[in-house]
Amino acid sequence: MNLKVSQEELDTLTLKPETIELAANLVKINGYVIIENAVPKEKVSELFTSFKKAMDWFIEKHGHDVYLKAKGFNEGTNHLGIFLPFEAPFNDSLVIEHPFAMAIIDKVLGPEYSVTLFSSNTSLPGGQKTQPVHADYGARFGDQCQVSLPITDLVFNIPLVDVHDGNGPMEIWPGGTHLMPDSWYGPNAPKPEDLAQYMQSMKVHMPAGSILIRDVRMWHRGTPNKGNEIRPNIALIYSSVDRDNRVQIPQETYDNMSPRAKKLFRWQKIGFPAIEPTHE
Ligand SMILES: O=C(O)CCC(=O)C(=O)O
Repeated sequence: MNLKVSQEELDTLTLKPETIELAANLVKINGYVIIENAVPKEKVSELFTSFKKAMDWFIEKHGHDVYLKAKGFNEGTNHLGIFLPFEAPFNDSLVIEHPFAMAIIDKVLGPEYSVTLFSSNTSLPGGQKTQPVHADYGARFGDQCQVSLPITDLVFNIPLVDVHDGNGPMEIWPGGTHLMPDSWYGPNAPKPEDLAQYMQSMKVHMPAGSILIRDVRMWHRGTPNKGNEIRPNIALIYSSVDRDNRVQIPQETYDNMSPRAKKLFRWQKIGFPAIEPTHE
């Protein structure tokens, strides 16, 4: 169930200690938490307008090739992952260091984490099939490790439109699929696709401007968008272990960031121009 926090918490952008505790515990036990209305409506609408422009630009420039190569975007799922330029409005502090997210992530990962992905996932209209059920990252130690490892990587999603059954909600298998031995995320593990059909899942419904924080290991899949409008999720990953460092940040942009944001992006490519929207 989604968390609806108090008006005071929304107005001050500060979660009460008991809400932080609850949200962090839900991530630990259930694999995810959703807090509704965490990003103010005006900010969501600004993000959506710019996102739509970026997506239109991408499809105009690269869509034809990507579409044809895969007989429909990504094999007909019409799901597109697009890396975002590190510039306004995408690098807004409510996106990269949302106070709710920071408080919860501090509690789950401890203080020494950083951003390792700055991207987006969109279910485009016209998808013909679901994605395969998957975890976002594989095993850290191949087949070797038979115990469950601590949470090290959390995806942070912001839906830019209301998400419902009609526009391609993410489907998730919460409650345990993030807690398995490390080897279960490796290539020789039982296939999620074979097991998931016999397990409990749910479609993630959430209003635009919610925040979704999830363990990368929790099984999930994108579903087809039956509507006429794109269904984008902004997607960042916060990691307490070394990962990618491909986010390009112009020096001046970096110099003007808050101390916390500087720390979050410290391993990224500082002093490089912001990228064009690029296929993941
Ligand atoms: O945003 C979604 O619906 C999920 C997308 C996803 O899991 C993926 O593209 O790997």
